[in-house]
Amino acid sequence: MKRLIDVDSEIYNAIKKETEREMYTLELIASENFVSEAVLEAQGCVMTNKYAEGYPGRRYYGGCQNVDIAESLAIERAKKLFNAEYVNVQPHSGTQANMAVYFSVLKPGDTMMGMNLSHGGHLSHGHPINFTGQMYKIVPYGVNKETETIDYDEVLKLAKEHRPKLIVAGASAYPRFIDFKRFREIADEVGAMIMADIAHPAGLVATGLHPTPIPYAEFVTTTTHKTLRGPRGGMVMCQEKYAKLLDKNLFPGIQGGPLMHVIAAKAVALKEALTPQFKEYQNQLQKNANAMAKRLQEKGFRLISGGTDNHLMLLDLRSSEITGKDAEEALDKSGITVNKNTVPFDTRSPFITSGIRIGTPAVTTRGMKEKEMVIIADLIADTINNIKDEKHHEKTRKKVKELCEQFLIYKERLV
Ligand code: DSN
Repeated sequence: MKRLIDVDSEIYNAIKKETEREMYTLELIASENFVSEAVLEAQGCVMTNKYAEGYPGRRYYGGCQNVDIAESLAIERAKKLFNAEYVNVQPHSGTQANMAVYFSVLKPGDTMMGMNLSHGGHLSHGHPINFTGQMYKIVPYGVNKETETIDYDEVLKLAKEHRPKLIVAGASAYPRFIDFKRFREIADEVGAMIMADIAHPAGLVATGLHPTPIPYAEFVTTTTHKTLRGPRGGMVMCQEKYAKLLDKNLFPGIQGGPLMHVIAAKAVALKEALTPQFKEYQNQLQKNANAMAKRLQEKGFRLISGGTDNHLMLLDLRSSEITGKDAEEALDKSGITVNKNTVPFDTRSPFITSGIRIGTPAVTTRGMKEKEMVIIADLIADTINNIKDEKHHEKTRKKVKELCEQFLIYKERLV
């Protein structure tokens, strides 16, 4: 068989460059991570060739005996890891996992509540430009202006006023624990169902380092590629009584053939997540987030809600003229990758923003610990304090490369 380098040198070179970028820059996007070589290998396997519409043991195609093994293992491992009654591992993404749940329990025009995107929520939790905002009546909730943490009293008040059928508990830029028990109590007061979206803290939830929504939520969705450190994709867990409804709404409801190579890679990642090393990793990434948050505060930066409980923090730049966009661009030049992010009650647009989101999953995967978090926080602070100084960014980029060289990833494989 011909190798990629011989077939398509443009893609080969783009992948090579991406490998080098990942290797020699600091990846601090809170939703990204580096998968293991075993996960990469499974995801690049021949199962990409197989059609397997349906579920293990009941497919619409012949020849599914091997992909059935992969999917059954993924399901079994996910159930064990999260203590879930039922799991569907076929969603292509987090949004499709969410969509499958919405289609299972809501009809167009029904009311649902979700966290405001600008307070840390997610597009697929009811944003007006997302299908959720167009299909359902959305009642957004947010954080308290003083504490910058979810205002559960407001959630209850809104729920009583609007009687939603579904309440979404979850976020994509929220640095604190989510109180799923409290969400259950609120939902019970108004007869609503709960969908917990744990895409961000999934790895912490799996290892007991973040409260689990499993006993409280009818449905729990996640992506598999953030703190969980698996391939890009989604997953839904639910109570057994909703299993059939969920399966049918995922396939044939909103998806066709599952991506069996990705499901095989999910199975591998879930096996890794069941090891004691994975718990150590989660523990370290949480400690790293804490160490970085503390150092940034020592350097005079303000963090939304005053710190972090999980793997991410939100730097609030509102006291300066610097925007999130400026900071993201300067940090990018310095070899530090973050994303600009609105902060609660932001007056700037999502393209400009007044904050940046910083996460520790990827740098922790490289083996970095608290000592390196302090170094990185100092590099971030210096870059922002010298935002217009291109020479400074160049020098920082060299320092970043030197640091990265001590914590290499993908040693065996450049493409
Ligand atoms: N889940 C989002 C993030 O946190 O980056 C992207 O949709």
